[in-house]
Amino acid sequence: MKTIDLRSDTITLPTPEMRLAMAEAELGDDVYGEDPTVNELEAEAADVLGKEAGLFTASGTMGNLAALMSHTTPGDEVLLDQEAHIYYYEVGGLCRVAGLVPNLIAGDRGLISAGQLQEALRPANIHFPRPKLLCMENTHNRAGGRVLPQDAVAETAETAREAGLRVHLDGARLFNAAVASGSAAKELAAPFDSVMVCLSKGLAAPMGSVLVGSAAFVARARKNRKLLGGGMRQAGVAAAAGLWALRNMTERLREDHSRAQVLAERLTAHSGVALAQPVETNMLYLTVQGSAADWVQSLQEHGVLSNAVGPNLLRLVTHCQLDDVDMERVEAAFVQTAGRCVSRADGEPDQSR
Ligand code: TLP
Repeated sequence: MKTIDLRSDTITLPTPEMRLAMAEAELGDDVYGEDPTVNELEAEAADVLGKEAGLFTASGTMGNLAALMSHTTPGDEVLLDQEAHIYYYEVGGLCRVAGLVPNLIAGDRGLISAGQLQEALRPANIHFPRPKLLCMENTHNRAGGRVLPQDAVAETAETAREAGLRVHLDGARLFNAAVASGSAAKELAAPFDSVMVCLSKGLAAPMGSVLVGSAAFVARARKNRKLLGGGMRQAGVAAAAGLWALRNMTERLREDHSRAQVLAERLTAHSGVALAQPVETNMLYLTVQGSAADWVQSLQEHGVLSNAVGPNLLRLVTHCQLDDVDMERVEAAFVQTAGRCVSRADGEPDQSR
């Protein structure tokens, strides 16, 4: 029986067309700037996002880190939402590698308002690190795959710029935000000096991200990528899949979003499960009755993989390797699991085993 893997859209495998593109890719040494496929991907991603230049990185984490390093000097302050992936899930690279001081802001479901930013920015003083960079995230992972409201994003970015800060976007799932909001990715990227987008999530490329910005910024980021060990030589073999993904996989993200809606309706119709966040794109954050770890284990026994992201919090992510029949099996697994885990949480003996 097929295992239904809802842990992340990162588990997606390259399509046969991507594999073919990889096999046929023209290659060269990218550290010399001589891989034509990497160059094509970088130029095309920059164009799609309305920036001057692009840089292919091994991962989203590397793209974000290279961006942080290229906008700042060690000892500077970076302002970001307290639930930001860059802070929460990137192994502390912002402190450990980039040498930055994080100033965490309790955004409203991932959104830092202009007022909050103003409050967080301290006046110049001999005691304080220099505030240099604001980071935002769209869609916002820990806010449930939320699409940030663009007017508010633009206002906050403008406030940052007036205060002399640069502004970076972790757009790992920016194309999800674009299809969900009906805006072009370029419009969503416009308020930012730099944007990182992932090719290896819903777009299903096997690896890689692209960091875009001004030509001068990308030149600095290219050097920082080298420092991080990200000079990947004949990287066109991976970039070819990313290029195909960028051209062919963005529009179909709608299907993932509608399957997430279907799951939200079906799963919350049963006891023991409630939405922790509204579902806007391809993520579901569910509050479960009982221990999330127990739910993960029981769902797994029914062939469904999920992630516990809090004591009572489950995350499910839809992607291109799921179909409608899978959604029915997920619902059945939840019904079985609720029977077991909810009675256990209520202190009743578990009779389902
Ligand atoms: N997110 C992964 C895990 O790291 C949690 C996931 O399964 O969602 N920014 C955002 C908003 C992300 O969600 C991720 C990956 C990254 C950056 C990092 O990308 P990679 O995994 O390519 O380093």
